[in-house]
Amino acid sequence: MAVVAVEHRHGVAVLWMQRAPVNALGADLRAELSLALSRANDDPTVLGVVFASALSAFSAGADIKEFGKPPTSPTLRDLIEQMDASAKPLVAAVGGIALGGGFEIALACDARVVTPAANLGLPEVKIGLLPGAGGTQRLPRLIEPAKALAFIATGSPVAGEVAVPDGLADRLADPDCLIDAAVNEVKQFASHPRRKLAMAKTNADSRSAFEQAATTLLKRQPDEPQIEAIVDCVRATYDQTFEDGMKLEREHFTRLMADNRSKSLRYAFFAERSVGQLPATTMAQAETVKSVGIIGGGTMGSGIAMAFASAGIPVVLIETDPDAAQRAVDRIAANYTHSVNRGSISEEMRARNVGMIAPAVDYRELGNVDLVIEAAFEEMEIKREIFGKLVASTKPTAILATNTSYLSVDDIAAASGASGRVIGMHFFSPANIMKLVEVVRGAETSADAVATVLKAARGLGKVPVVVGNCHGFVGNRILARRSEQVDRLLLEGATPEQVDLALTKFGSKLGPCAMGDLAGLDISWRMRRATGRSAPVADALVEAGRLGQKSRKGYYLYGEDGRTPSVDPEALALIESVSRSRGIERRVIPQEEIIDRMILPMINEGARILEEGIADSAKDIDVIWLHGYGFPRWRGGPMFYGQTRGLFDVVARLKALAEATGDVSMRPTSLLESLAASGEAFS
Ligand code: T1G
Repeated sequence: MAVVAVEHRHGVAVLWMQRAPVNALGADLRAELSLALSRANDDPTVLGVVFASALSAFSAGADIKEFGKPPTSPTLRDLIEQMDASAKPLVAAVGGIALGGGFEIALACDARVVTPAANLGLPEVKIGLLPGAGGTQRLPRLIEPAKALAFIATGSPVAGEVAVPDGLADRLADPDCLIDAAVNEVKQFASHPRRKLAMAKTNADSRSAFEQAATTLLKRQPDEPQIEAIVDCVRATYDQTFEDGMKLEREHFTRLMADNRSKSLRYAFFAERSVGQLPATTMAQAETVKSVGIIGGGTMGSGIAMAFASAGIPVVLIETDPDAAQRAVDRIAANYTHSVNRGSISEEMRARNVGMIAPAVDYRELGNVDLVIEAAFEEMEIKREIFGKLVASTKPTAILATNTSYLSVDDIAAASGASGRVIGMHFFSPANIMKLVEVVRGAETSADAVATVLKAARGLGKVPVVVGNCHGFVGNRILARRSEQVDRLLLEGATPEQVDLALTKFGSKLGPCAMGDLAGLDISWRMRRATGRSAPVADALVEAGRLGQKSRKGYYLYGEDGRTPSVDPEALALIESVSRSRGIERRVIPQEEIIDRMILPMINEGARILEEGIADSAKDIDVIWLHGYGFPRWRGGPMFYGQTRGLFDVVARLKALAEATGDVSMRPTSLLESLAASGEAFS
């Protein structure tokens, strides 16, 4: 037995699961648990069985790496049916996370003994599924179905100390006596028959509470097949037998598993864990960042300072003068106060975090920091001037990072005199919240610098993705292609509302016009001016003083609160006048064309980025768009969406659109053409 160790303790067989790293219930673990359970039942000296873990996790559930492959016996269901058939009592001893099938194993036991640090959850909904090993049938028979519905539909775990009063677990034990407590629990059952699943509650109050919860849930999350399936299965615990309910659960599970939505969510789960990985030998060279210096206390600099301070890393925050530096710290302190008021951090934590940030003006204050992050104004000359001073002010091992969102890291590095230490760390606003960091590798950036920055970003709980140096790197470069199409669509006849509706129908929370108004139309306008590019409609709006929410009008008109958008006839008239001035006869553009002209050029640009080696893989691009730009997670990312739709169809549609609109930028790249022709996917 490699992944299960059996210990006999006071006549009870303790099955210690030990399948690194999280006891995912893969074929080997299932087989060994089944064998051990069978042996325990055959052994007359054994009173009962305890399921325990030798790892910090109890079990992370089914091995999602096995999904989509032919099932191997015993399946998780086979194992749980074997548990149901056990003549001897079974108790789960949970000292860590017990998620999905891991919690379903515990639910199939007669009792659950947990430590305060245990974490019980059914997160299948987050990967487009529902519990598929009896969770939808056992939990509603253990606690109120309305509560079980909420628990399964949110997928959020509960800690052991909450699970006991909530009825999900039976007993709380200290970690060092968890197993003995579980062994004693087994002995309680030895003298009377095992607890069989009671029929569901049948009283009217319970049912009406459930139906009310179901109605609210379906209204809040419409058109989500996994939510509908969960409601259907939990409702079955009122009307159907356990066996029939299990059949219904299995049908829903099998259907959802094959659905592209779940495939995309599972892809996203693994993609975000696999990005930013360098060879172990390189990662071994990573230094630990114990203190940082941040140049610039504006929105980005303050957000980055908060990200480090919240992780317990001291920050020297440099501004141009003492008042500006103090104002930046005061703004940060106010942000932390909001967090305290929201209950997300304690007052002590607020005080600790604010105390981590030292305002300064003199670059010599950077003498001991391990990492400097420049977050000054997006002007190349300003950045070059700053990097010209950093080498003299910092220790020779300090890494010098720029937070630029699109300027050349190589040009900035050239001003430093130490290009090997210069790297890009492109955070996304608000930097203390958004997980994505584009780690921009300059031509001369050292491997140690990349490894150290990846380690530091992970330490902040960020999702770092390594990208190459080019205008806009990966995320903003792809965003630029979509923005160009938005402007063309508006010129040719679409309205801001139609464009935004198309993208929200595609699954994004916010359309590009509303997003532009939120961010400020003048920001991208300045960027276009700096790089000699134009966007006729967006330029005209800015030049007419329509900057977005900040000026109460942009693509839309904003009410008193400055945030509620409404269609503005003046904006539509302005857009129509721009079309007329360019001799464009406006037309009604079908929603499907609007969606394709925004999304397919993103896939095309992603393919160009792969051809140029700016991104190492399609999943890097997808993770950037999932975590930096709100691409709908249930589509996996732009590249995975293209793959799911079919690259042959993507290429054909791009060709047709290029032909119909005369826009040569729509022509598919050679990589897309070759993948479509060969039927291969992005590697
Ligand atoms: N299957 C396979 N591998 C898994 C896994 C899983 N369920 N969970 C984690 N891993 C791997 C992960 O890929 C990484 O691998 C390593 O473990 C550490 O993970 C029938 C159908 C458990 C909270 O949804 O939420 O049961 O990169 O980096 O931050 O009803 O992983 O090292 O090679 O995330 O400490 C339901 C998913 C499955 C839990 C740990 N279970 N996992 O977080 O480490 S469906 C889940 C997580 C199911 C049943 C249904 C987290 C974690 P590598 P990590 P972490």
